[in-house]
Amino acid sequence: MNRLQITQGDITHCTTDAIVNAANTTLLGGGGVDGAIHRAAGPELLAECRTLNGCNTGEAKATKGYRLPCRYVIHTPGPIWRGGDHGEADKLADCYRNSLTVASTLGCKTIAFPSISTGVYHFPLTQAARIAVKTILTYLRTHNDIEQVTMVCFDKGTLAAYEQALAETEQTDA
Ligand code: AR6
Repeated sequence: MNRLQITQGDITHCTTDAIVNAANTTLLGGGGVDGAIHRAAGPELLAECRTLNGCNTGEAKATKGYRLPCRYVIHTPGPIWRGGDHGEADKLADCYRNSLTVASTLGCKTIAFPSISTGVYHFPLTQAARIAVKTILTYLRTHNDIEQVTMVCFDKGTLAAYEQALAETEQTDA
């Protein structure tokens, strides 16, 4: 079974142990997937986020899931795209790796990711998908505790980009 799955949908409906939030460094909510997660979780999520004192780009901090069907929300601020020569690729890889590390620490076996940084933060989709897939697969190879990672793509274009990135990686690894 492939431990990395690419799907299309709304991450707030995911029944995985943890879902990841494409947050900002304040951790105090925003638009996009962050707004959707806060709306679905209810005000207790913001109250817990206030106690975390923000989070640096590429790092990850966990809260409970409150009214969401998942147990935990792992918040990670992705890099804002500034042309590509400001360490954006490394920071995006950090988001995936550090979120997975937090999930492992919490004993999570299943985790769902949105497409971090490819919305309001304008990270180019094809490149972001390659970084996400590569970083997740590298992590899974050395960590057997995580059974399933799901990339939850909101729209068809995003789905196609992640499916393509996974297909390319499988070809390269063959
Ligand atoms: N489920 C899954 N994916 C979603 C959902 C959803 N319910 N809603 C949107 N997406 P973005 P970023 C997709 O802009 O680029 C916030 O204001 C969306 O279509 O949410 O990392 C934060 O507070 C896109 O493919 O995140 C930050 O300030 C992907 O999620 C800033 O936006 C990411 O888009 C972060 O920007």
